[in-house]
Amino acid sequence: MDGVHENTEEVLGCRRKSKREHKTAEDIYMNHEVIQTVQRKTTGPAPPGPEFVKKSSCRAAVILLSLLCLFLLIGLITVVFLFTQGKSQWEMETEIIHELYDNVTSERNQLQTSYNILTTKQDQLQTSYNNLVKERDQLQKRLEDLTTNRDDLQRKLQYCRENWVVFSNSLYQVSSEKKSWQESRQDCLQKGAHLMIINSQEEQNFVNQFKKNLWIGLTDSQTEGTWKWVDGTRTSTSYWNRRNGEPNGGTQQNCGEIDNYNAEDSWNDAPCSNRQFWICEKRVSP
Ligand SMILES: [Ca+2]
Ligand SMILES: [Ca+2]
Ligand SMILES: [Ca+2]
Repeated sequence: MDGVHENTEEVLGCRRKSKREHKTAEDIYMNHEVIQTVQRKTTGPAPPGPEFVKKSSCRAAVILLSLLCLFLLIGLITVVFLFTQGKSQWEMETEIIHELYDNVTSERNQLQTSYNILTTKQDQLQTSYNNLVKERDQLQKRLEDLTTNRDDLQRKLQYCRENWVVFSNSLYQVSSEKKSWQESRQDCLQKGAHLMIINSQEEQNFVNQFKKNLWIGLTDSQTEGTWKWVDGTRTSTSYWNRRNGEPNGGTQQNCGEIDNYNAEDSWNDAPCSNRQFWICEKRVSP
């Protein structure tokens, strides 16, 4: 078998040589001899035949080998071409993928930058919003204060129009007409006030300045001799005109009035049905 391989290599060498140096008739004959030798060694002595058959067989073998070599070469070229093309395509795809990756990375960075800018703007807007809310609350508070002041001024203006006079922590209104004590009391109640209650020396001096006989919120109609203010409290300090013996009316005089206004002690008890001026008092602060 070693002989066969050697001869086969010789045959292939013959083919390569003939391809490189252009086949010659001598080469063909030499190869034919080699083939015959191979055939003799492998199959024994060739049967005798005409020379024409030998030449044809050799030529067919050479052609067959040449075709095989050609097919192998074409196959090799095809494989190399396909490999080269596949590699180029792979490299191109790789390059495209890298390029896409770079683009995506760049877009991601741009988006990150935009996100950071938007976050900053959002924080600025949030801060502006908070400041605006704070300013709105301050303006709301200021509006409420102004509204309160306006209402106070309007109320004071109304008091001025109705001839209320401010003294200490109260407003006072002296009537322009005369009524009984009970009617006078009712008038004050309708104005959210009451007949004047004298709580201090200053208030006593103040009411005397009007120089008028005025009903005040003093009565002993409930219990004769027990003088009370219209709020139910008893008199702690009194300013009866003791010089004239006031109070001196008994059950006929159960309502108090300012009478002797030129003196500090100006109180007098009088019949409640008497018609005269009166003075209302309204507290404006505790
Ligand atoms: Ca008072
Ligand atoms: Ca009385
Ligand atoms: Ca009297």
